[in-house]
Amino acid sequence: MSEDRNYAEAESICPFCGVGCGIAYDERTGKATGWRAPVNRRGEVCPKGVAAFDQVGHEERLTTPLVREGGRLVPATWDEAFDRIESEFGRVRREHGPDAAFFFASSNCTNEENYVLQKGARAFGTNNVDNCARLCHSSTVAAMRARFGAGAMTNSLDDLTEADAFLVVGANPAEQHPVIFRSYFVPALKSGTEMIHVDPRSNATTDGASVHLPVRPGYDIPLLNAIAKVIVAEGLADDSFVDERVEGFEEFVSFLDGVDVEAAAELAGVDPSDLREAAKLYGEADAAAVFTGMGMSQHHCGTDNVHALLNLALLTGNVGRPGTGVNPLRGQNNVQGAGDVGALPNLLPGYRDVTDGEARATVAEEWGFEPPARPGLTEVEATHEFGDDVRAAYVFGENPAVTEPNANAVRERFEAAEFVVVHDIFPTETAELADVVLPGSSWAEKAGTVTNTDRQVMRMRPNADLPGDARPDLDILRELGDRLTDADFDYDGPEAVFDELTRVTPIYEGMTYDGIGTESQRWPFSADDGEGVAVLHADRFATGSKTAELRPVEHVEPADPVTDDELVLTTGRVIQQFNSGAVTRRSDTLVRMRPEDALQIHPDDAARRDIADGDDVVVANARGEVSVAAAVTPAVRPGTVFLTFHYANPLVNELTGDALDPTAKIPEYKHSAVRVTVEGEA
Ligand SMILES: Nc1nc2c(c(=O)[nH]1)N[C@H]1C(S)=C(S)[C@@H](COP(=O)(O)OP(=O)(O)OC[C@H]3O[C@@H](n4cnc5c(=O)[nH]c(N)nc54)[C@H](O)[C@@H]3O)O[C@H]1N2
Ligand SMILES: Nc1nc2c(c(=O)[nH]1)N[C@H]1C(S)=C(S)[C@@H](COP(=O)(O)OP(=O)(O)OC[C@H]3O[C@@H](n4cnc5c(=O)[nH]c(N)nc54)[C@H](O)[C@@H]3O)O[C@H]1N2
Ligand code: SF4
Ligand SMILES: [Mo]
Repeated sequence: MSEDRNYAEAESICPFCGVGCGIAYDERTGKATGWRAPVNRRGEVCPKGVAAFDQVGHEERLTTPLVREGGRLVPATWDEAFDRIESEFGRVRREHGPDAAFFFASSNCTNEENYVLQKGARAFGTNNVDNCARLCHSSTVAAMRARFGAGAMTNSLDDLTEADAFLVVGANPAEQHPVIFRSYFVPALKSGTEMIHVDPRSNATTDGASVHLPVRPGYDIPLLNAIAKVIVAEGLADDSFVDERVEGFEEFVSFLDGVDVEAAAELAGVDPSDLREAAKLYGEADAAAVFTGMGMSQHHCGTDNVHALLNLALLTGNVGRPGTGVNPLRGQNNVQGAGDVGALPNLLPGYRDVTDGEARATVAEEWGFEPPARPGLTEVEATHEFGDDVRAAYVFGENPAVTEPNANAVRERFEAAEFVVVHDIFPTETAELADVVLPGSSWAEKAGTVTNTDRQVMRMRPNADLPGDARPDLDILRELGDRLTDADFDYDGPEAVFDELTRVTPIYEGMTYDGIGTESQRWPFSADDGEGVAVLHADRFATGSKTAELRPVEHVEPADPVTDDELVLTTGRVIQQFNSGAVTRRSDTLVRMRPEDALQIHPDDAARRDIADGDDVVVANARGEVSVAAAVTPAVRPGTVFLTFHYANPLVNELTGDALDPTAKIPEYKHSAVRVTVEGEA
């Protein structure tokens, strides 16, 4: 912790995951401590939360703007940096039109910041704005919006503890949502809730499961269809719910006629009797809740995966009641909010389509200009266009050089772009590719609101002053709006922005800063009772209809075919690191917990390749090659290897492919064909 900074003990929200724990500075330890906040009611936090101040006073913080001169990034004044941004974005718009610019919003940043950035993009004349919800749960949101009318958790953390069964598919909450796991899952499991875990690896979540289905990566659809088949065959469908709230039952049952449980289980790589047991646990429970994560969403059939999952909840009547539903566990502390407030290329604040003239007119009344009607590009699509259709990019609080798939191609694309601005708190791998770098504020130096995974809007308060010439993110984005557009960005701080955004974001209508205080307000909010709706879809789906449809879903083969001598690489996370690692790799305490990455490989696959535990191995395919140590373990299923993507070296995303889901445009991070050899023997 550097000596020259001033710290305060003010209730704020953890900058890492979507659980949204309350944390504040603790003068005694110089670390973060939990306070009794809406989610972590007893003030409990996980190791990342405790380390949240390690980034704040870190010596590598960006403290001055940088501009590229003669190939090098050199210090500049704010005016010099903004003059360059203004003239380059202006030139690109004159020469190529507004759609030649792209704006990366940040799910690590506040609602107010994201709202101002998306408004700025739209005032510039483009819907080319997106956030890394695209890489995360965009497929989940696409499927859930289509069928249920809303893409968020159907239920609240509080009521989910009432479930008799948890079906956790492609998520590892024990490591990725640790406080949800410790404070909501574990007590339920102790009092008899049974958990089914569908994951190609066994990990800390599996330890609490009654049934583990170690699915082959990319084969969740046959597995889920087989579960549906067992549910119907065993008479476990909820007839009265199906009568009242479901359409397409007959067609769905005839689709299931063609599903052979044994064959589907074999295709999915799981034991048919375990699958039947899982189906019975879920189907027989009075209340059963589904949790879904990246193992489902990050496939080029991610939307279809989630469609197959929604069928189970509809068949068994597990929607609209406490302890049920389909619950995507959201990623960063404000990935839910970044989407809510419109940092999406096809949607305005509150999930209204940019193509909807009435929605545009409503927004125009508040903004003084009408946003463009043509949907913009999504994140990965935009990067692919750098140098072609997209000439200039503004990257706010994201590190795509590490986190987008096919990283070697991403690097080339960044180099092909004419002008790139990175607005971050650290000199990231993406900043190395930028023409202008702007030093923003870390979580502890800002005020504003964030929206957590169960739709609770909570307030952040400053715990530290800013380092060097760094400026508050909101001020930087306001100046960006002023410099690039004619619209009004003259807000008197985050509360004024929040006021405005509640007027154009219907699900936030009536919320107030004061009303939130140190509690939360949940969307969809009702000013009448001062509370939001905890359990969605109780009488009607958010589509407005009483019913939702069952939808037959056919299996989709993964994008990368796998030959006999290849293995399937799937990627994911560990508790001590966060996403690109830009922040957590710089934390001494967290790095000590897990210094480097290792390739999880099954003993049979290792033996076949003469790989011993700890050996250096090369993992390669046509896209790239990384060297890592091998961790030989039966925790990962045969034929599959696992790496995290938290490090710039080894840069695992060199290996991942950029095949996109046709609807949600999410990449297939969870299935790549690779060769694994002992280092030096390739
Ligand atoms: N500690 C920590 N916490 C985090 C983050 C972090 O980086 N570190 N990041 C945050 C973010 S942005 C997000 S989006 C969330 C993500 O949270 P999770 O969804 O839990 O994250 P992952 O580890 O990517 O994937 C979950 C599991 O999917 C499994 N899996 C892989 N392929 C498949 C498959 O084909 N099918 C199935 N069923 N499972 C598969 C993996 O083995 C892994 O255990 O976590 C958030 N919380
Ligand atoms: N192989 C593989 N790749 C993946 C995934 C996977 O499972 N496997 N998961 C994908 C998913 S789900 C996600 S969400 C993405 C994450 O992708 P990114 O969003 O690119 O990753 P982060 O590391 O969260 O990047 C956050 C950046 O914001 C900066 N930052 C943090 N706080 C602040 C702040 O307050 N202000 C400003 N201005 N900057 C700040 C950090 O320094 C960092 O550079 O990765 C995706 N990539
Ligand atoms: S569970 Fe998530 S929000 Fe809570 S302290 Fe840990 S990283 Fe932060
Ligand atoms: Mo994410």
